[in-house]
Amino acid sequence: MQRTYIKDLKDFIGETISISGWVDVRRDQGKMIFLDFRDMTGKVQGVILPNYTDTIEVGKTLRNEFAVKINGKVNKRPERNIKEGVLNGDIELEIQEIEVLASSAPLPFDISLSGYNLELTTELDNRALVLRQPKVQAIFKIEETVIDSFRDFMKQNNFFEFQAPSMVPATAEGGAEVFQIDYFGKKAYLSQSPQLYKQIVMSAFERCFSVNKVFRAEPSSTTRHLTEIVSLDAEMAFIDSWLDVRDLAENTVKHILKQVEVRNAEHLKLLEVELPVMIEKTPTLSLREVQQKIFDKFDRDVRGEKDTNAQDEREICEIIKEETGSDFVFIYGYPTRKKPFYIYPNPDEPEYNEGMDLICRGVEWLSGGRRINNYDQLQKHVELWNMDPSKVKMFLEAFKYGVPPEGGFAFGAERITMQLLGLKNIREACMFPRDMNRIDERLTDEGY
Ligand code: AMO
Repeated sequence: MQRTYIKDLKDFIGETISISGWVDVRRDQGKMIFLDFRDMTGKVQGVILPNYTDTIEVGKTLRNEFAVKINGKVNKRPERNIKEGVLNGDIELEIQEIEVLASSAPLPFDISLSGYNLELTTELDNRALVLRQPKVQAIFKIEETVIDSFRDFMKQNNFFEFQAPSMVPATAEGGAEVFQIDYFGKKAYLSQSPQLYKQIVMSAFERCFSVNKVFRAEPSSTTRHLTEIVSLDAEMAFIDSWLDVRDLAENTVKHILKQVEVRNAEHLKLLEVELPVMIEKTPTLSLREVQQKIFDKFDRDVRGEKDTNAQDEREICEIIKEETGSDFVFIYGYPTRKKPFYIYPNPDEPEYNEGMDLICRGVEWLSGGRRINNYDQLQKHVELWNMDPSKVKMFLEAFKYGVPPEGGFAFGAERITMQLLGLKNIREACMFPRDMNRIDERLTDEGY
C-alpha cells in the first residue's frame, strides 16, 4: 500500500491506509495499546484493539523511537475524546498491522523534554537523538526560512549569488580571531568573512551576495559566539551614501521577519515566541548619541568609549523601545581606527567612519556600511592597519579600475535565529555548534 503522510490522514476517514514513522509514545491501557506515531509531517494517535491478537503481540515489543510501518483504518474520534486545535485531534488510527522497520535502543532520557527543558550540555551531547524533537526541529525550520528568505530577497533585488572561498591568504576582519592552517607548508587561514571577495565580485557584477560558512577563532565562551557560522553577506555598487546600505539592511530584515511570520506560524506557536517589532523607520543614532542617551537615562558614563559593550547594547535597546516601540536600532559612526581597514571614514570627520551595526533586543544582529572605493585611500589603509599588501593584491587590484561608491552588510544566521526566538544561547540555534569547548564531542568539562 502506498504511504500516506500523517498530516493528510484527515482526508481518509473510513479508509484503510499505510503510514511510516516512529513510535513517539506507547501507553498500555487494559487490553488495548495506544501508540502515538510521528513522521516528518506531524503526529497521530493509534490504538490496537484486543481483537487484533497478533498485532497486540507486536505492539507489546514496541518502544519509543522504533521505526515502523502501520496499516490501519482512519476513524473519527468519539466527540468526548476530540482534542481541539491539535493536528489529528479529531481522528484516530485503528491499527491493523505493524511492521517493525528498525528497533531502537532504550532512550537515555525523556527526549520529549528537549527544546528548553534539558540542560544544554545534555542536548548537545545527544544531538542526534534530540534533533528528533518537534520543538528542536522548529528552531531549525525557522533558521531555514531565515536563510531562504535572505536569498529570495537578494534575488528579487537583482543581487548575484556567488561562492566565496573558505581558505584565504589574509584575514579580512583583522584581530587574533582567526584559525591558521598549514597550506602546503605556507601560512593560510580559514576565512573570517567573504568581505574582500564580495567587494571584488561587486566591482564586476554590481550587486552580489553569498551564503557562506565563516570561521572565527573566538577565544572565549559566550552565549552569542560560535567558531563556525553561516554568514549572510550582501554588497552593492552605486550607492549615494551609507544610508542606502542601512535601508537595504532594514528591508532585508523586514522581509525575513515577514517570511518567518507567514511560513513558520506553526513553529512560532509551538515555541511560544513573539517576533521582535520593526517599525516603519528604524531609529538610527551615532555612537556618540547612543552614549549620551545612556548617560542621560542611566547615569552611566561611557562617552568617549571606542565601541559599545553588551551592557550598552542592552540599555540602548531598552531606551529605544520605550521611546519608539522599536526593538531595533541602527548605530553608526564608530572610531575609524577601531574597525576594519575597508570601512569608509566620514569625510567631514575622518576619525569616525560610516560603518553601522543593527542591534535588536540587546544584541548585535548585523554589521556593514559604506566602503572605501578609492584605490589610493585603500592602499593607505592597508599600510596603516599593518597589513601585507601582497596578500590582498587581488582585492586592491579591483579598485584600480573604477569602482563606484559602494557598501554592504553581513549577519550570522545563527545569531539572527537566536534573537528572533529569544533563545538564551546561540548554540540552540546551531545544529552542530563549534566553540572552544566543543567540536561535536566535548573538549573540556565546561558547561554553557
Ligand atoms: P562582523 O564581524 O560584525 O562583520 O560580523 C557580521 C555578523 O556576523 C555575526 N557574527 C557571529 N555570530 C556568531 N558567532 C560569532 N563568532 C560571530 N561573529 C560575527 C553577527 C555579526 O553581526 N565583514 C563584516 C560585515 C560587513 O561589513 O559586510 C563582518 O564580518 O551577526
